[in-house]
Amino acid sequence: MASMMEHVTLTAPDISCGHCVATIKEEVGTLPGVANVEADPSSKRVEIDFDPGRVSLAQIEAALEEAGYPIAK
Ligand SMILES: [Cu+2]
Repeated sequence: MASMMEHVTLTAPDISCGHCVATIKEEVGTLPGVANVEADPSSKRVEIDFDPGRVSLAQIEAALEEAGYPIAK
């Protein structure tokens, strides 16, 4: 059964290098319901594919903040 995936683009201004990208992929990518995480140090963008039935955007934002990369609103 296919579940509906949602895609979100967030901006985390503190992403500065590949190490940050690896940390974000590790911290957010291990949340249940998160299918894919990409981050880009030059644009500061984080692209996330997730299943909203299993994880909320608020939980994803909290995980990013906990990892040290708070989202710019
Ligand atoms: Cu870094």
